[in-house]
Amino acid sequence: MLSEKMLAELNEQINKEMYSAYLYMAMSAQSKDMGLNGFANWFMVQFHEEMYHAMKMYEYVQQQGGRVQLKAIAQPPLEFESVLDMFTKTLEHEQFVTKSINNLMEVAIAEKDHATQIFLQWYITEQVEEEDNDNEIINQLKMVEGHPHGIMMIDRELGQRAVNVPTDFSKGVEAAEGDE
Ligand code: OFO
Repeated sequence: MLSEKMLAELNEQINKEMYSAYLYMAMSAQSKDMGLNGFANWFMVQFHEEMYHAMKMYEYVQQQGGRVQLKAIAQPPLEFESVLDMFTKTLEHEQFVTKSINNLMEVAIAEKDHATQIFLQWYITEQVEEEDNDNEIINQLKMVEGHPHGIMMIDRELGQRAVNVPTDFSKGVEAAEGDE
């Protein structure tokens, strides 16, 4: 069972994960428009990852007998200056999410909610990986300094990224994880 405070914080986090999905979908749309299909693919895969983060939390709240309450999703930026700008904003956003997850963990500790602490460990590990991925791509983008040939090479590499999280939640997240 979740305390009222824990439930409210988890519902906030579901909203942040949904915003993450929306933000990366916006980046995917602009990449596509720029003719960078590999970048568009990378951000669309990221969109699916974020939907999974949101749905995993959604299901956890329900398993704990809590009521999911969905709030409005904020509008992401309409325009990014460049792909480097997209990845810089991606990293900044992920650092914000990391802080938010750390804050959730602190609430779970204060509330003596051991189950939620265990649940949140998965997100803490995930954030380390996300920030690492973004840093790696930012370094590559800085190395090519916007040269079209370099950007095309990175585009080809990012086009290889495949979705490796569940995307069909009609039977629940745990069922979908079992099918992986
Ligand atoms: Fe990008 O990890 Fe969730 O938000």
